[in-house]
Amino acid sequence: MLQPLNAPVKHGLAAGETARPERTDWTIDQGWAHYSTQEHATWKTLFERQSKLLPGRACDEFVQGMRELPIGADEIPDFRRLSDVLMKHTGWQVVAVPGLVPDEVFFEHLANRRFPAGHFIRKPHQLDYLEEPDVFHDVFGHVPMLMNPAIADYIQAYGVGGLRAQKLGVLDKLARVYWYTVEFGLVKQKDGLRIYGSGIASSASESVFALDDASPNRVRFDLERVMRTRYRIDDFQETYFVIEDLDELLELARIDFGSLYQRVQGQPEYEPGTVLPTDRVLTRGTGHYHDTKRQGESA
Ligand code: HBI
Ligand code: FE
Repeated sequence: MLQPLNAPVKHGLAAGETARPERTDWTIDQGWAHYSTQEHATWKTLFERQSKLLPGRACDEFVQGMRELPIGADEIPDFRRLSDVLMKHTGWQVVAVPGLVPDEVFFEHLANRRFPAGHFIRKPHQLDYLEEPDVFHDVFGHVPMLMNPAIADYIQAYGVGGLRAQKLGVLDKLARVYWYTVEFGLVKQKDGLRIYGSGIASSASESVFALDDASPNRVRFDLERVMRTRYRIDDFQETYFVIEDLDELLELARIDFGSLYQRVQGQPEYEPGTVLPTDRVLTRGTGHYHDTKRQGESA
């Protein structure tokens, strides 16, 4: 079917769809000097659109991180310059990859504080939707959050946890935790809910939908509940999970996931739009957006 407009970036595609590069860790040179004027112009369009939308929507930590990084409107950032600043703040660096890489390669990088960022940028006709994380999703969406110590530690712990979860055969459970936090998480601030998830922060339409639309549920984050909740990879989320503050993610990094995996195994899983009687609900959504889509598809 036609890919929906404005959908977030798709993750977890068969990495085989990316041409296998010669290095075993799948890194490549960013080739910053080879970006065309058109590619820098696409970056500028995306950057300016988000910069207009995010004030009052992105969390303070995102704004602060962006301010301290060499990321501007006119050019696709140079990963070496990003890494210089990141390394000083939280020990992270940005490495270029051709696109999605195999899970174990991805986790190995995260476990060593290397963030794999797509070196390519979407085409002008893909402004609102693309299959794989490109440089705008990865650098504009993820890198500013890596300047925050809590997120920096959390994503490294996710890398370590991912390698272990893979061996235990429970990667799908852990991937949900990443998805509903790092990619699509919301955080409470004194002046209201704010975006910290990179999949939202890098998407013009979802930056509005996630906070302003009456359709989605907004539910207090609960680790076990999220581990059992499926997610959508090619459209807006039906439920957004909300944390009190980013330090809450650090507590997750300390939990023994082993016993949690055991508890969750065999338990029923929840559809993305489910609201449970045990949920601490901030907004019970109308579900209108996804209901209309489903009707459209079945018509
Ligand atoms: N590769 N480059 C890249 N970026 C991702 O976000 C990514 C990936 N490979 C696997 C993956 N994400 C997810 O499937 C894991 O988080 C589970
Ligand atoms: Fe991402």
